[in-house]
Amino acid sequence: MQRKIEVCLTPALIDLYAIENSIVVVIDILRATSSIVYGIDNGAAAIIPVAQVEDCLNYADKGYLLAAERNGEVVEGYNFGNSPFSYTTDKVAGKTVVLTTTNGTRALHLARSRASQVVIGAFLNLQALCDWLKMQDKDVLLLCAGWKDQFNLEDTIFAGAVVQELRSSFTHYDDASVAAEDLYVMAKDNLRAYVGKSAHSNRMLALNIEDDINFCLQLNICQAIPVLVGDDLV
Ligand code: 3SL
Repeated sequence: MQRKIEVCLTPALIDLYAIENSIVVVIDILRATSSIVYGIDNGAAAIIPVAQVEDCLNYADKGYLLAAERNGEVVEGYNFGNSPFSYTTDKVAGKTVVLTTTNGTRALHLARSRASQVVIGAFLNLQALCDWLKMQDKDVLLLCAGWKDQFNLEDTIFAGAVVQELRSSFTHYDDASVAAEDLYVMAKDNLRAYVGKSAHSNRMLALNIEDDINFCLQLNICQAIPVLVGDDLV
């Protein structure tokens, strides 16, 4: 069977891809998709991604946790933001979280109306995700959330890790997949140092949330593959 894997390096390019029959993997390593994977793995009933901060308020009074992040910081008045340490079992098991983030949930919303299926990827669930993708019969688009429509290193490196793992199961690659894989090969032996060169890593250092970076770069500590079903990631 012919299968194609492509990498969309920023959400600004999403309209260039025909994704009606594709699985779209949304990637925002620092930190939205890492936290979503971790939260679902830790038993959250659902995570509802919303595009705007105000959209969270539509879910007030339902007993849901409301999480909002902008520019790396928790939006005032919300339960928490985007740190994986807010998505531990004791905090989210059995609960529904409504989440909006600067780039990750935005990228998801740009893809969801056209994609055949939307799933969530992070280093935390890399192997489980790749094993699952191999078993599907659809093309795959790896959608890097980037930063405010710009390219970023950490999402591209992760996309490259997925490409490398899937290489033997797919017949067609675009040039962005080749570039992402090359970047991953260059970075993989010292992922932390390479990601340390990224703009967002520096933003996070300035916010004193370096522990979140180390957490999000852990490999394969989660089995969950969050899938968008209706409005919910489950
Ligand atoms: O942009 C996003 O979606 C966030 O992951 C950014 S941050 O890591 O929370 O700053």
